[in-house]
Amino acid sequence: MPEVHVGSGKVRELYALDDERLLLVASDRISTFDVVLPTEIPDKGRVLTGLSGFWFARTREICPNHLLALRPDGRSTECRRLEMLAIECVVRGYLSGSGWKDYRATGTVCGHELPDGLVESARLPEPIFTPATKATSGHDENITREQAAELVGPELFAEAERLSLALYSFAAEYALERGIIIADTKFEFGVDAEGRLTLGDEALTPDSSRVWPADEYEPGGAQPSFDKQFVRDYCETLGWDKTEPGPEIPSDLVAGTRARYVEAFEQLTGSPFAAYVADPAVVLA
Ligand code: Q0Z
Repeated sequence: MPEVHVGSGKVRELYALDDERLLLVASDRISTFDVVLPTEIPDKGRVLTGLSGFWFARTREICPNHLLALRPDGRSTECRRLEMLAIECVVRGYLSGSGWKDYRATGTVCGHELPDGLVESARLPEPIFTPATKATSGHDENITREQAAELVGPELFAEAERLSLALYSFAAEYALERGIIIADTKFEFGVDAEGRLTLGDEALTPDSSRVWPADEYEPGGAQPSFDKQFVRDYCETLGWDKTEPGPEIPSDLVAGTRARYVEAFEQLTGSPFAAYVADPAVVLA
């Protein structure tokens, strides 16, 4: 049963298992300012795979997903092969990143008119669906709901929006009760062999979401990233121009960053990370 490599992301690899199944493998690589660093964070791939599996298991009743199994290595997900939609399904509960930039310039984000006077990182009156294109190189670009509906068709668009908002609301409330703000997140949907809209890719991980510690939340400026802040702050001290190659990260910051990932995993899943390493299925129960 040879595994054929079919794709590479910045920090993940994708293999074909057979005509119906793919294997998603999360490495320990970390990117910051869009550059993959030469230093790995031990167990990062396992933490993200475990979190994604946890959310797939918890949200099955909201939305079908591609998860078939977690491999014993803890970093590999066997999944159903889908026909992926050509849009990124972003939901924002807080005003940050490109959402903040667009709001400051136009008072709107992806066609959503927002109240005047919002500050950076403000919690929105209600979460908004802000689709983006999948850029093959460079950055994803925000598009209007009308443009997104043209790309995937009005029925799939409406269903993807409804499911994205339902998934985000569930996860954001769950996480906030455990001290973690999911400011925004990106979902990727596909259509399965039976024609059902299905959640794919990774879901609600720190790599696909903006995650902030709730006890440090202070609207009116940028918020510290739950996972990557040590690495970002260190990079900012170097005068690095944020082009390839990125800098090596000192071992104390590697250890601190690993501890943050493990902390997020344990806070959200309620399982000791060691229990996940012993048997990844603990997050699915
Ligand atoms: C996900 C990606 C990665 C590179 C394709 N269930 C699915 N069915 C069909 N396609 C995909 C999935 Cl998850 C799919 N990507 C993103 C992931 C490496 C690209 F690990 N591309």
